[in-house]
Amino acid sequence: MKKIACITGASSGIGWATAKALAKEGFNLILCGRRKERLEVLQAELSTDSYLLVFDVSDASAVKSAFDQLPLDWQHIDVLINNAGNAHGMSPIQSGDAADWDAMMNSNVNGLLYVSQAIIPGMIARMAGHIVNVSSIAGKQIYPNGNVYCASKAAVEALTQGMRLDLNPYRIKVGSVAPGAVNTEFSAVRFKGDMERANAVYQGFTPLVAEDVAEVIRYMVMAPAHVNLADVLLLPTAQASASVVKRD
Ligand code: 8X3
Repeated sequence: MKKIACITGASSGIGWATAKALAKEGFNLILCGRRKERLEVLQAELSTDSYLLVFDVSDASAVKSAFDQLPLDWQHIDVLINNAGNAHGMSPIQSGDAADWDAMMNSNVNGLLYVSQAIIPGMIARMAGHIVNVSSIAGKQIYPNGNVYCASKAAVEALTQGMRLDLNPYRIKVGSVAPGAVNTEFSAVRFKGDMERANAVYQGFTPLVAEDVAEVIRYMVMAPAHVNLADVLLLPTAQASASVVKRD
């Protein structure tokens, strides 16, 4: 029987590239996202079977009903990639927008919890499973104006450790990958479509691309059963820290 991986935020960027990478390893895939049409495009490009779940991770009841209606054949989830999340705005704390704060905490933290809660009981029952949380360098180093986004990713780092502790008795692997600058839709979303500001983030150096992160996730997932890549920091060579990048 083919293994099943569930990927949140699969409709773009790191999630999309991870779906491609895990399909090449023979995984059948549960592709989760808000944008059905994009998931259908991805589904058509994959060489393995996939099942689409369209929901917003920050909507607890939508997450629950999506996983409740999963057909029996798809309920044996071996691997969960908690990738969904975004940054909204980048302002000093005193001028932050509460709606942006809510959006980040709701998707990056609560969404990860809701999806994990739906999948963990099956892993516990089978005494097997692997959860990879997509964190960020922002979860390890706080940078000016990053405040709430950094806090949300620091929570992902803390939850990764907490999950690893709590799920250790059930032989469930838990790890995280924390990328630095990755050229995806991330900055366009953060800066609400201001492409001049978004493009400037990646100018003058070679940033990571989604496929670089997907390749590391693939490696984490494919590691031998006794090996857990627990805490991976992945940076472009030009980036030394959250706020130090060598630009030409
Ligand atoms: C994305 C990386 O440095 O923009 O999580 O926070 S950063």
